[in-house]
Amino acid sequence: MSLTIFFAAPSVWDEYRDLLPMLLSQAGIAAKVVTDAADPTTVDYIIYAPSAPLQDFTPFTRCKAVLSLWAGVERIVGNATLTQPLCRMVDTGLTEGMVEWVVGHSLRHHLGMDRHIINPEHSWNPTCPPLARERVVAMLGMGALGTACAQALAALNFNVRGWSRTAKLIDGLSCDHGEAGLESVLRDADIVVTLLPKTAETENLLNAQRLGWMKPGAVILNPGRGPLIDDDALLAALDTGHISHATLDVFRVEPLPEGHAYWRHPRVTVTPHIAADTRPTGAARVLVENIRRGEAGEPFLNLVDRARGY
Ligand code: NDP
Ligand code: OXD
Repeated sequence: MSLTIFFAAPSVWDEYRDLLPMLLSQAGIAAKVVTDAADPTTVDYIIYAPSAPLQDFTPFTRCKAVLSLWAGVERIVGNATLTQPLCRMVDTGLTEGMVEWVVGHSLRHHLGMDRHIINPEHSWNPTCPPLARERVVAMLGMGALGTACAQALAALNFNVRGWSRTAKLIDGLSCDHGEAGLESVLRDADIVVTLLPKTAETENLLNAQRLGWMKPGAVILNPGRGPLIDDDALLAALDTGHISHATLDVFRVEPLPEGHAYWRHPRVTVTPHIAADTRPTGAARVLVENIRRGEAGEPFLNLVDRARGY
């Protein structure tokens, strides 16, 4: 067996160039990993990231699967030339990073850390924050990342309410679905975390009406995707203080343009799409396992449902 694997993500190749061949060989898979597929009809697997210039998958007639280095696949899932199975990235490094970002930023707002970090008047205000058990966190999106974040917050005693497209039973966590579920969760929450994929259904999910359902003074954390939130509606809700703070990691346009209102809004924290990163050591193992499965005729891990869009 000798496979050709086309690594179509030039900007990250350096991190994988030695690792992938080593792990493939350890898995007993004889393979050539190339960054330039001179003859696309010889390619068995494509490893892809949104930075890849590749848009036309038609010439890759032998390709058995496209393996995304990213968890979010909105930039490839609708590509009509892609007829092969598409697998997204689910990896422990990505999940751990997201848990740390979400827990860290939740604790910042829960504990009111800014009051003490930025205190030029040296005011002595001994008001204690409530306990985590007295705070409700809404986790919009209870997939690989949302569930891990919800569990980590619940382990700190936060009162976590999950919301997803389909009904779920996750041990110890309350999970809602549907529009009525969304309204109930948003009305209850002190902190709302959006960990949904960008699809036609989730675009502008947090619009003016739904932001209006939120508790006065609630906080939003968005590490999902920029278009989940109607930016104008959010800015209006921040201006009135109805939403007391938004910590945003993802945006409609990235890098966030210099003149964007989010940069200068006193109630917004911008982080530059760093909530969670695909770490090569873990991610390469996931890629190799999927190649092994493809060769063994076993079902791929983390298959994207093209109709659902995630
Ligand atoms: P998953 O596919 O595992 O989970 C997606 C969740 O969203 C599921 O619970 C799903 O519901 C829910 N969902 C999807 N559509 C809807 C809808 N219309 N209404 C309600 N719920 C919906 O994804 P991950 O958890 O792995 O990742 C989530 C997103 O996080 C990614 O798509 C990406 O955009 C973002 N991300 C951001 C990173 C960053 O650094 N900022 C890093 C990695 C990912 P159900 O369970 O019912 O299917
Ligand atoms: C991803 C991301 O989707 O980094 O993996 O946003």
